[in-house]
Amino acid sequence: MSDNALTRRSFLKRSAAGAAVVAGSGFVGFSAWEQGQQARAAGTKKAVHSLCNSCSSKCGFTAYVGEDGRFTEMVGDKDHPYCDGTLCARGYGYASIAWSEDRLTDPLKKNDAGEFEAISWDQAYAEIAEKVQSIISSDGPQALAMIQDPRPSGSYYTARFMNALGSANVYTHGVACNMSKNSGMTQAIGAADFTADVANAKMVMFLGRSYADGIRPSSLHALQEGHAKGARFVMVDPRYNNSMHFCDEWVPIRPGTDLALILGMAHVLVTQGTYDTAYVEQYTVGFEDWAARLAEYTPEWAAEKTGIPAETIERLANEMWEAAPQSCIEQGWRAAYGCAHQNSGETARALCLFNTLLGCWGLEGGAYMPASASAGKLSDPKFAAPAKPADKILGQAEYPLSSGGMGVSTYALSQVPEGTVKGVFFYQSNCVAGYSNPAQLTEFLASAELSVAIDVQLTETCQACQYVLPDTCYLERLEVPEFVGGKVPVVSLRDRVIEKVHPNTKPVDEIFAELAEACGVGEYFQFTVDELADAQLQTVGLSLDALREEGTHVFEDKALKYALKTSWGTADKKVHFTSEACEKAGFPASPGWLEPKVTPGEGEFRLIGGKQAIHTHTQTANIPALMEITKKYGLERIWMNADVAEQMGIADGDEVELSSETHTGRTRVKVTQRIEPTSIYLPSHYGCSVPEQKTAYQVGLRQMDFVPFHIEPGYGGTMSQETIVTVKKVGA
Ligand SMILES: Nc1nc2c(c(=O)[nH]1)N[C@H]1C(S)=C(S)[C@@H](COP(=O)(O)OP(=O)(O)OC[C@H]3O[C@@H](n4cnc5c(=O)[nH]c(N)nc54)[C@H](O)[C@@H]3O)O[C@H]1N2
Ligand SMILES: Nc1nc2c(c(=O)[nH]1)N[C@H]1C(S)=C(S)[C@@H](COP(=O)(O)OP(=O)(O)OC[C@H]3O[C@@H](n4cnc5c(=O)[nH]c(N)nc54)[C@H](O)[C@@H]3O)O[C@H]1N2
Ligand code: SF4
Ligand SMILES: [Mo]
Repeated sequence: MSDNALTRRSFLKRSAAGAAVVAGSGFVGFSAWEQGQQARAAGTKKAVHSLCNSCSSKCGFTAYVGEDGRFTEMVGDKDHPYCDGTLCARGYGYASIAWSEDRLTDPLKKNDAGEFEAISWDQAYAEIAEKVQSIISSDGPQALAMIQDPRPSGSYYTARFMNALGSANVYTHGVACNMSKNSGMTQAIGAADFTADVANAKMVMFLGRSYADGIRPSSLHALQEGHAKGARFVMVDPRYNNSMHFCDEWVPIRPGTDLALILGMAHVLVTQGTYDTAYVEQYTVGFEDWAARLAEYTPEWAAEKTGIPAETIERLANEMWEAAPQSCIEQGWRAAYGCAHQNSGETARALCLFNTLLGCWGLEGGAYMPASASAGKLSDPKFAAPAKPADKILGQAEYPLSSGGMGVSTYALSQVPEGTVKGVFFYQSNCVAGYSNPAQLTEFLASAELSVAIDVQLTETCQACQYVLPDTCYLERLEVPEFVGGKVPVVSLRDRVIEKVHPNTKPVDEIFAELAEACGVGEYFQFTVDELADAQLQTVGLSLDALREEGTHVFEDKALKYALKTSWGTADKKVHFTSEACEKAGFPASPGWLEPKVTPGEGEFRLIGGKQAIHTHTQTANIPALMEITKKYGLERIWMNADVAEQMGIADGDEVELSSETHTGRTRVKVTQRIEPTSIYLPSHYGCSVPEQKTAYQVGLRQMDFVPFHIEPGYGGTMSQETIVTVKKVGA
């Protein structure tokens, strides 16, 4: 196997490299770790429970802290549904952010020369509040928008702050992650997601979802378990990704054509009559419409679109049916149809309908809805929520199928030059580098009356804002409890593991409570985060002290029970082969083929992205221990198909120029048979343009620079892979 595959040995080596930085002030070797272990055994170390913040999985862990306030060990919680006892390399490596020399330490304000100057918190609050109030009085609260990455306290405090001001415009990073997928699924099954029971399945097909690259430890464990039990795993991906270690067949596909594959496979099952007719009759509506539409989507037709041979499409459909109901197409997350193409929402809708043909819903080895738990209503009036804003989130009318819970943040930003939006806040979000074309987003923001970024390091988003406020890092603060669904739901806690490293940073709860006070809505924040966490936990029979001891609390009584799922979240509780909302938004009643927005011609490629196991989005590239791994293995290189490279006279390691309609950049190329010929893969964690991030600055290229600003019609996704690139050898 090839050069860059993560073998088990190399992965463990990498994890260890990450783990070593946790000690804080630099690198500690094995002996320090061993001393730490001894101290833990002797009971002189305090166990503090917390949650990782290196990606949205927020895995639970216990840190063992010595009397000097430092810690050398983090152990993943066995009971946490995402972590399953193991943190990934990023989880260890990212802990060093606390001591990063590039941390933000003071509030900053951009001066007339465009440079940041440190100011006091009082000045920052006063000036921001004055602008907030002036925007509200001239244009109303809907002229304010908040973009945040959903983490426990972040979600709570940002939404409460905006609602207190009267604005409904609270956005997540959804447009650049799973907006289209969640929205498409909602149209079919009335739920934004489901979980393939990978550990118990007979067969699972993955459409561009790699558990060994886009890591959530428990998913990777399920893949290993299913593989060991003899399940058949099929990986449909333009790339031979690292999950192939546990998969049986690689089916290379032209990116953006997964919808054609699903339609072709559905055609096979429906024309043969090999599908769960009883389930379809009893628990669905609109099947006849889809069956009629499928007639034209023969395997031969799908082969033309996808590049997958017709016999393979037919065989895969039949294998899925033979394994049913212990089979399904896995739910995916981002790459293929989370937000990538013009047909992403429709792909997600069709995927749910294909699984419906298999009759796998709710069954062991099929596809289930995770069990969940949540905090109850708080009785103490000091926690009473502000009134619900009168308006809907901006962008919902324009993108009617988009999930309102995520919101089309890029549309909101496009409304800044229009004057509809005048003030924008970012909390824990590097929107400018990652949600759409960075140059365009920067230009939108330039005309804002107010722009504020709250982060731990100076980012592209901070650079585009007038004010930057320094948050504490995750190891330095308590947050509201995090309820997590799974086969057994839990509640878990992010607690303070270490003292603040920089005294003038403030935790998110304090920042928003104080900002609210300055803006005249302080009455909604008359409690501490400790009080709030305790009150929420009391509603489920726990307390803050008890959860501090326990770390992750398991709700055994709420555990998932496998049973055929017969009632859905749609208005009539049925699976919908047809959707009125989709029809109203200009799509066919049941999903049919929809071309991607662009298709590469001769000498052109589609630029695809994808995660690497050791980095998260844009936030870990500045972690020295993780970037060291990138450099050692040349992980920032773009991938190009070996046959195509040979024809073009490009050799492995050559420097090339990559160009799209929006951007040109230079990087090195990895020539490999692990990618199909119409794609160029650009790993998505690089190309930082902020000199203050000394480790990350200018390493590799940034995917979103090559993507024009556009939004998926109806669904609101950012269409992160709707771009054509060309490649030229430098000097040729
Ligand atoms: N290491 C790491 N793990 C992470 C994250 C991270 O940043 N780093 N982030 C977390 C988050 S927020 C997310 S959303 C998930 C993302 O998890 P995934 O969605 O699995 O992430 P990707 O690596 O973007 O994509 C997976 C594969 O899809 C392939 N692909 C690209 N385009 C297409 C296509 O059109 N069709 C098909 N069939 N395949 C395609 C890519 O080649 C890639 O191998 O990962 C989570 N875990
Ligand atoms: N270029 C590129 N774009 C992407 C992706 C990618 O891999 N590459 N991935 C896509 C996906 S799947 C997703 S989910 C989104 C993710 O988009 P985001 O959620 O915006 O994720 P990041 O780009 O990692 O940016 C997170 C920001 O939070 C900051 N941060 C970290 N810890 C804290 C903290 O404790 N407090 C505060 N206030 N800030 C903190 C980091 O410094 C960073 O600036 O991006 C999407 N867009
Ligand atoms: S998957 Fe890794 S980075 Fe993400 S929360 Fe878990 S340990 Fe942290
Ligand atoms: Mo994501």
